[in-house]
Amino acid sequence: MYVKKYSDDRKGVFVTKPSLPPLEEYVEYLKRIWEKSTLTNMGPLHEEFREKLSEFLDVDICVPSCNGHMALELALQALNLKGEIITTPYTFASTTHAIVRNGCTPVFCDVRESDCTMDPEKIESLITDKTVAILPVHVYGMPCNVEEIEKIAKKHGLKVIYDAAHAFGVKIGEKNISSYGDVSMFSFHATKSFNTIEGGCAVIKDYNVAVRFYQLINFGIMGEENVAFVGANAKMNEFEAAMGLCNLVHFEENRLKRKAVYEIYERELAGIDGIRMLKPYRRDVERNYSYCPVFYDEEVLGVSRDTVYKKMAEHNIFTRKYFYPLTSEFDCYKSLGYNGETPVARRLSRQVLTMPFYADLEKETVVEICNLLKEMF
Ligand code: T4K
Repeated sequence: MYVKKYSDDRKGVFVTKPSLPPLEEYVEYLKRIWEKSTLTNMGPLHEEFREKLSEFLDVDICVPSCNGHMALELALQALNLKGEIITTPYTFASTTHAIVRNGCTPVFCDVRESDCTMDPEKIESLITDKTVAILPVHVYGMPCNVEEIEKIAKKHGLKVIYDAAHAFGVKIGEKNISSYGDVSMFSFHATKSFNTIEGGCAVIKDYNVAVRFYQLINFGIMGEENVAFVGANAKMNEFEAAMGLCNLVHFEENRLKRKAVYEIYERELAGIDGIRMLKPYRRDVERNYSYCPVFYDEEVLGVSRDTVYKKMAEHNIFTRKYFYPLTSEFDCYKSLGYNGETPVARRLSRQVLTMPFYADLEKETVVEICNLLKEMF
């Protein structure tokens, strides 16, 4: 059995480290939980967090959830989608699982080399009379080309559901990324640039869909004696909401710290042939710096991505292959024949390493990591 364990004495630099608020700030919220004895089921902190979150995301309806995955899965259920959904295989398991667990069929669209998001030019040829929606991913917090995607969706009468798990706090021009699509799902997992320990939320445009979603995350309960939908339990609890309330205050400060770390990587790795970092599709994107993906081209460097991964690990620097393999290459999907032709996504997934990256990562450590890379090439 594969069981992942975190030992207390693990040493090294890991791909990420959660941002925690000052303990005293969290304790103040804990005191309120103790006073009220409400631990979960949409308690006062949940409601306070929901309001502050809606304000931050600049939306009317936003529902917190126990994690990002359940928000995505239940949002698809709330939309009552049945048929084919055009999506990207260059993502975490969650995106494709949410589609398949709703009884829909994923149709894999290729991505753009420049930012790893769904390539709008390749969408229309995948549309059939069974297509009901497009589900792109703002991967690493890189916004998809929302204008083009939504133009196509409108032309063909399709829903757009964004997996915005990585994109909390991203803006396109003046507009919050949450304002695009019929639904956006954000993840607040410990490893994300904004965390509620575990958690997430769904931003939903249509009021009736939002009401159904709100019921689906609480077993489909409409009232004490009325259960109308086959729902699940995906509520955010008070401890998670408290963490969200604390971390929201520090989000911008952490974003700027992450920006500074990211820029050291950019500066140190600039000019090395065969190494590439991503750029958003528009200049006016305000990034959240949620990951630091670096692409290693073996043909130019003479060293494979997997060799870089191993060499780093020998120095206790633990990078990750987010996102390799493609979800379409997973054992659970290979045999179902969903595997479309996505050559760009395939190549990128064999070149990428997400580097150690978090708000408090020391400048010296980043320089050491980059020096190690330079020695290798
Ligand atoms: N859509 C997309 C595109 C996603 O990337 C994700 C999640 C989702 C949907 C679903 O959202 P959630 O349901 O998770 O809210 C991690 C995360 O569990 C997952 O949230 C994330 N994407 C995915 C990309 O990465 P693992 O299994 O690779 O994480 P893990 O446990 O190996 O942690 C990575 C490193 O972080 C560790 O080496 C050490 C550090 N770490 C981790 C945790 C949990 C800490 O220092 N402290 C911690 O508490 O999946």
